[in-house]
Amino acid sequence: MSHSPAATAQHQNREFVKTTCPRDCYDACGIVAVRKDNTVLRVLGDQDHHVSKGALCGKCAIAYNGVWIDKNARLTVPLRRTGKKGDAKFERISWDAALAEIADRLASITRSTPERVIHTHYTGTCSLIAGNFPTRFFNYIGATEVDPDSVCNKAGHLVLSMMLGDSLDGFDPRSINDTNCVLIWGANPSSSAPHAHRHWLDKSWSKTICIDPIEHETAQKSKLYLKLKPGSDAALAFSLMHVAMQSGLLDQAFIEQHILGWEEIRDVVVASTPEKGEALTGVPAAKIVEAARMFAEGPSLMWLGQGMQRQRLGGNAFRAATAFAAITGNIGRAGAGLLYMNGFGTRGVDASILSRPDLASSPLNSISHMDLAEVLANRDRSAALFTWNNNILASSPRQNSLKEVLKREDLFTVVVDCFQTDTADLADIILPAASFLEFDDLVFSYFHHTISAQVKIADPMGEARPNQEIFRNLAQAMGLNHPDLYETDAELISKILAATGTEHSFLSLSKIGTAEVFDKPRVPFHDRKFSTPSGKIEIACDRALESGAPLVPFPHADTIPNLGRVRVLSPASALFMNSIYGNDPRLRERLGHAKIHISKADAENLGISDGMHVVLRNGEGELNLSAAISDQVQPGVVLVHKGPWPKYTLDQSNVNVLNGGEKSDFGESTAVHGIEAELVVVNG
Ligand SMILES: Nc1nc2c(c(=O)[nH]1)N[C@H]1C(S)=C(S)[C@@H](COP(=O)(O)OP(=O)(O)OC[C@H]3O[C@@H](n4cnc5c(=O)[nH]c(N)nc54)[C@H](O)[C@@H]3O)O[C@H]1N2
Ligand SMILES: Nc1nc2c(c(=O)[nH]1)N[C@H]1C(S)=C(S)[C@@H](COP(=O)(O)OP(=O)(O)OC[C@H]3O[C@@H](n4cnc5c(=O)[nH]c(N)nc54)[C@H](O)[C@@H]3O)O[C@H]1N2
Ligand code: SF4
Ligand SMILES: [Mo]
Repeated sequence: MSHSPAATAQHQNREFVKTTCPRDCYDACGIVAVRKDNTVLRVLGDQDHHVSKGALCGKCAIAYNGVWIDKNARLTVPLRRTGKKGDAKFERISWDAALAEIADRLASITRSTPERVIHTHYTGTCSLIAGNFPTRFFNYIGATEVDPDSVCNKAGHLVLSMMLGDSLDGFDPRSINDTNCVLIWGANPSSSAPHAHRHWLDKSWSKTICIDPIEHETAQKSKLYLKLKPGSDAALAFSLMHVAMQSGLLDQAFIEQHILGWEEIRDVVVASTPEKGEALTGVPAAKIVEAARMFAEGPSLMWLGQGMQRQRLGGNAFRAATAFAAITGNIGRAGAGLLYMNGFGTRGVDASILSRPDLASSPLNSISHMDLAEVLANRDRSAALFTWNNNILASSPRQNSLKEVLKREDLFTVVVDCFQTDTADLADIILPAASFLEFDDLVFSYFHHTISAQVKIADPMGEARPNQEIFRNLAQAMGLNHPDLYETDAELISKILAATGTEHSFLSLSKIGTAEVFDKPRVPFHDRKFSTPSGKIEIACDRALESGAPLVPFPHADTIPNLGRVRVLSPASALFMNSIYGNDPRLRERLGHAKIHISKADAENLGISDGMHVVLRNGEGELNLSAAISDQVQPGVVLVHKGPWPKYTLDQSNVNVLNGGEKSDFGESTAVHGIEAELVVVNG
């Protein structure tokens, strides 16, 4: 019988302590950390955990036992710039000196124009307190927030909120046992949710459909794979609706009672034959027919991936896909439902109890990540920049422009991170953040309906401090006296646990690591109540119209560029978590030169062979890459994963050097998968 490490609490002076991975990942794995003398020796998967089942993903297994516990790789003391901006020269300073200097600079700005303090934050750590509490400080001082979701998933959130009333109420993964079909649409679990791919889908491949322009491992394992052209999902959804209609698989009663707008799209659905769908999407008509019937017969789950909405008309694509699920009655019943993300709300917690937007004395300013470089270039709009939990020089668009504007000597820049990123290199002051192994917190998976304990394993490395502590300290240095800026972790943890209704204390949760909040699979919208203005699912949506989109979705498909120009897709890599781990030497070695995956047909036409040096170039920038010929991609499309740190590449850039920050059709959100570039062969 295997022995769970967690069951052996102590062995040869080593303690085995359960905790949880707080990365921006569907899986939220259970971890067992091995501790000796207040030091983390090893970080392993928890054998008792329902997701990790004893193994971390490959990237975390390496990096958590690499840079994350390596004093030489981590930031351990506050630093102040000594050279010119961009020289990356810093000296060690005390916390008191760092906080006093920041407080002084911020006070002089906030007295007259607090909105010129810009703060960016996102997925560094997704634990509840470290990920959300610092926004209290910025709300209170009246800073401008760079809307975090605008660089990731905002369009999808807006569309689902408009149509269903909620974008954060997804299916319960346990309902896979009650379903006849799982449709994975524009997500890549094999990279972005590796345990869901390996375990959750394991017995269900025979009922899985995957829709994705890239034939990744999840696509390969699925019973039906629809390799569509990027940005053609809405056209596909209309043809799927057409087949469902022709096959008598519409749920007429559900449509009549719960849907607004079926009549408005009906004629277009009638015209959207599978043959038309094939012409627009590249998916063979027979496959469209098979997939439509398989899904429409139901009950079916639809996992709407975040990759699919990062298109110019990504919101329209989401509207059409959701309409397909709705008219086939696959919402609000057992074994059916959509999942985009499960928010804290499914576990009873309103995120605003952490971030407290009510602390702002006047309405807060917010800008899109797509506009960040422009705002930072404008002295009237920006005087200070705070970047925490976020590596903008790796992840945000307009990489070259951003690098230039961060050299503005009068832009007072503070970076809070665990590592010396490209962004930190351009800071005036760098503050060292404690890692998730160094403080207590809570983690709520955005896939499973669970609550998990993040447990302090060792003291923060060097002088590092948890995010929340840093912002309490800063509030104090500025003499701010609102008590809620100082709420303690213990108070916050109790408050959050109470809101979930769990009987667990933090201590009892820590012992088991993770708890399910519901005994049985939860069925979202089971009461058929949709908090939209009409109370129905709004395929026809006035709010969409008001935002400048059409009243109803339409069967759009992007045009894929001709030979020589390509569509560049840059989704999640299995090696990195966004840019996290981009500095781990073993993972960097595995990556080698950053790769561009090119179809056989394009490679033949352009005379490209494996390993050849090629360049992607567009009006925004240029990127040198090493060619990898791949069956996974299709002609006219290339794959360049996100994640490498610019400073560790040949040309100090990653794929975002090509990203002009084009916005999608909803929410000023990213259309990063709409990037086009010229593909040039450098050596033959
Ligand atoms: N081309 C392209 N670009 C993309 C995407 C894409 O698909 N293609 N995807 C986008 C998406 S989906 C997202 S979410 C964004 C993500 O963009 P980012 O939020 O920039 O992503 P991360 O790489 O997770 O960066 C987080 C930073 O937080 C740091 N960090 C980790 N833990 C802590 C902590 O406890 N405290 C502090 N202070 N810092 C910590 C990490 O070291 C890292 O430097 O990128 C977007 N960029
Ligand atoms: N290993 C790893 N895991 C991660 C991350 C990571 O960087 N690395 N990032 C995390 C974050 S921040 C996020 S947001 C999630 C995202 O995880 P997912 O929701 O899986 O999204 P992505 O990986 O960005 O992209 C998924 C798929 O979208 C496809 N796609 C692109 N354009 C289109 C299109 O027009 N139509 C369709 N149907 N598909 C399209 C891409 O080919 C890709 O396979 O993953 C999280 N997990
Ligand atoms: S990043 Fe995801 S897959 Fe990897 S250990 Fe963390 S939760 Fe698990
Ligand atoms: Mo994301």
